Amino acid sequence: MRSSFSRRQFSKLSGSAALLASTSAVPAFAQATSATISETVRQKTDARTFPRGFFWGTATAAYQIEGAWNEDGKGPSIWDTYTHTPGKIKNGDTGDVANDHYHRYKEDVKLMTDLGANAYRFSISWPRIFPQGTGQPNAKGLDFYNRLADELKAAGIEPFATLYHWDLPQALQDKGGWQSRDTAKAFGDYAGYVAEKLSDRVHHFFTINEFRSFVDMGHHGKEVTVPGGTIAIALAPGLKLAPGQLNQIRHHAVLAHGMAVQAIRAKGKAGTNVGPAEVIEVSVPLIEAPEHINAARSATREANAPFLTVMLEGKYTDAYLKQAGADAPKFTDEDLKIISSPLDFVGINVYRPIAYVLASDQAPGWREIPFAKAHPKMFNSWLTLGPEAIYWAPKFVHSLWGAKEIFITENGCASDDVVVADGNIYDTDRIVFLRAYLTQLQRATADGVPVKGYFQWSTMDNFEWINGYGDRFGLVHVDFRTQKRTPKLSAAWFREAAKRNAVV
Ligand code: GBH
Repeated sequence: MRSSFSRRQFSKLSGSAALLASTSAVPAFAQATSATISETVRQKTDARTFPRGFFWGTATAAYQIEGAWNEDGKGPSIWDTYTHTPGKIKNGDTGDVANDHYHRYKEDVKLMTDLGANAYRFSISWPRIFPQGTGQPNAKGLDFYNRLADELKAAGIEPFATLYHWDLPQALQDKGGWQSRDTAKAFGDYAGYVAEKLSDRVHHFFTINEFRSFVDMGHHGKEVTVPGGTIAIALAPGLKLAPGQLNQIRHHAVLAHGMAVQAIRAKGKAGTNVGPAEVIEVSVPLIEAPEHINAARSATREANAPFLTVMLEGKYTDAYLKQAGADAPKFTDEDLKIISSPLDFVGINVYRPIAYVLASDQAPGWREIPFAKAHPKMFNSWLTLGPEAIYWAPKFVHSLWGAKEIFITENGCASDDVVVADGNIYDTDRIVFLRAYLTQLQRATADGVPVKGYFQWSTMDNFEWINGYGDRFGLVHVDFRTQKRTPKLSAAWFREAAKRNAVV
């Protein structure tokens, strides 16, 4: 059943796509090629394999795919409020229906089976579980994740759950949101409750997705410099706070993470693993020589001072506190202990290098080399192509902080995907991107960096925040008028890589 569905999906791919996808029906002209050629291919892929037991997954987030925004007792989130506010989202798009995954999750798990994935990272909507953020849990909301976890398990796909992917219950926003320390406490309680209910099937929990993105872009917004100009970014709740308030929110976010880690340990079954999923700001050495590598590592540690660095070192760096001055967050030693609660793994989202650096004689010991005007980027102007980022990011997380296990919780790119006349989506740019990044990730594992899994963003096209449905990140194309899912060429590529546990 499973394989016939899969053949049906991929047999539509023609030409080279069919070659990639088919395992049994090798076309006659391909069989006629010499044994030497297939042997060469085998040797190459063997040399590029990942460790045994490596997790090949794709990732999504609740608000971006679920829809059913007000069903089965779910409370509104700040994203419901934000998208329902005119002018905030491109084309007035909302996540009201999104991929209708809430009703189509079975079909979507099947898609993952066809991708050859053995893992899936999804997020849990806090206001589905606690419509008011705290208080009475909503059994129907929890049931959805019970059904999803069961479906994944039955398909042999390991579920990895993110507890916060930006959809704060609106009821908590009304009481101050992340500006209030109570929100951190509420998050801990919610995390403990979910772990208690799901940890018999879900063995890996990510606390918070991309601290930096939702804190800084939700509460201040920013102008981002990209090759060729600047772009303005703002996420829900769309506030514009002062630097001191922003630093306090950053502190509450890492505190919430620490409280969740402790609650999951207290309420989850033995053997439940927990860690963050942060978008690491990684500096890449432009020249791979010891002095430049050390410089890039120091720059990376400093750039992550309010997030990963404090979580893993238990203190804010001197430079961070000095630079913040009177705007530094207010905190206690006890807070720092909670924030740096021991982790089972570190999850990092890696899309691009934040900078290329070289060593410098001047303080702080490195200098950023500006991106060349013609430096290649992907469909999104922010997505500077820099595959080495996914080599150095886990490498530095390992060498700076001794992480025992590392997951790449997101990596991928959007494209201007179109369905052509034969019904296919030929996303060559995505395949080149993924191959380049996975080549560098394989290099890290070959160096002994304990990367245990990789989650491509995203399983299928979905609601891309302020860009609405215009930015397509999926391995599977979605027609949002009909909800029809069609695997792209990159899906065939991913399936082959997952099957061989290697770069292909
Ligand atoms: C992730 O963020 C999110 O976790 C996910 O929900 C999202 O769909 C996916 O990526 C694709 O965007 O400040 O210059 O980086 C990725 C990292 C960080 C990308 C903020 C967009 C804005 C421009 N994001 N970034 S910049």
